[in-house]
Amino acid sequence: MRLLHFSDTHLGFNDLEVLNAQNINQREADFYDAFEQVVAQIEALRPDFILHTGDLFHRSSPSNRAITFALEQFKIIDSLGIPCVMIAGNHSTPRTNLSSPILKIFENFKNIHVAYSQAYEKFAFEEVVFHALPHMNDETKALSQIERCEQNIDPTKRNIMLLHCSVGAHYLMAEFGEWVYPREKEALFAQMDYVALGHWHGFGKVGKHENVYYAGSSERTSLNDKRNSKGFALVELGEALHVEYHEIAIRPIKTYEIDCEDFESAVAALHVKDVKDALVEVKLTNLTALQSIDIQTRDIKNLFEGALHVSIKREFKGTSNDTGLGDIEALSLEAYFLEHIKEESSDAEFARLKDKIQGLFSSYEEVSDESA
Ligand SMILES: [Mn+2]
Repeated sequence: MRLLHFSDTHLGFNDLEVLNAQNINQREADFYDAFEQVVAQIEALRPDFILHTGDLFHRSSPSNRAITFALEQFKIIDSLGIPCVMIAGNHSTPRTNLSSPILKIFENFKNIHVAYSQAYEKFAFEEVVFHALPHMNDETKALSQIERCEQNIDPTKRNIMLLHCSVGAHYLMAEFGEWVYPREKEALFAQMDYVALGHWHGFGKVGKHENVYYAGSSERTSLNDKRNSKGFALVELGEALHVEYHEIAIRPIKTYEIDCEDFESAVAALHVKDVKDALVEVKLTNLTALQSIDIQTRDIKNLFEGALHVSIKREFKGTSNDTGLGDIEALSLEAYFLEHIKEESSDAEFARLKDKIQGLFSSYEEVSDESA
């Protein structure tokens, strides 16, 4: 049995003030392009099942364009006759019950099975049962829904779980209302043939569990996400579980640093390569206030001709903001917490607390981060 697992496609996300030839925000178009690449792979690979683990749309009330695009793409998927199971993530779940969940638009598709009602749902097929746990705003309710999942395990079939959450505190995205899967219920994973996760935007296995995988997002929803590889998982369920990562082509992000201690030679030493259509991020370090006035944004941008967008970060001498809290998506929770303590305390106090913090984190989580 082969499953294609993808996730976090965030249709309708847009960023940067760049329009393409069709007058569509270029980054929004990039997300549509990534999605189309996955659909082309579905057509080529013909898996037995398709899984989407949440955040199909970036917002719970997406734009007309995003909805239209999704309907067109799922019409293609539906026509293949391959069952597709999809759950709602935090981005596509309404915060109040006054609005209707967007994933309801797929209710009348023959082969698309959606779980969006903040409750456990089971989709049973001849050889396999899919246990869908969509995003839930209420954590106490979530626990009872996990228990329903436990009761519905069918030992005569394959069992596959779909979730949109952080397993442990390691996969938090620093977003409002995200759901942390309760630690005491992680034992349930061992009873599953595969656990398909959404929420974290990098592909990877969840450290201590051999059968639990994040598919990752299909594009980056923030320039702080420096991963240059996005894709989906192709899951083979035979005698053993075999998970293969398939990459799609996305717009690259390139980072450069110009040390303004010696600006001229730092610029001369820059190796600007393959920046055509790329997202470029340049960090100017060791700046003095006077220099910062002298160095024009336009002159820096001109160094990266052909790039889609150049963002410039200015860091002044004597301030150590090089791993600022803005970089949260690139940091682990441990690093984030350490950074916070460092900012709040004296050097001596920080040195004392650092060991304690690291000790606490290592006893709490022993994950290997394959998704970085
Ligand atoms: Mn997401």
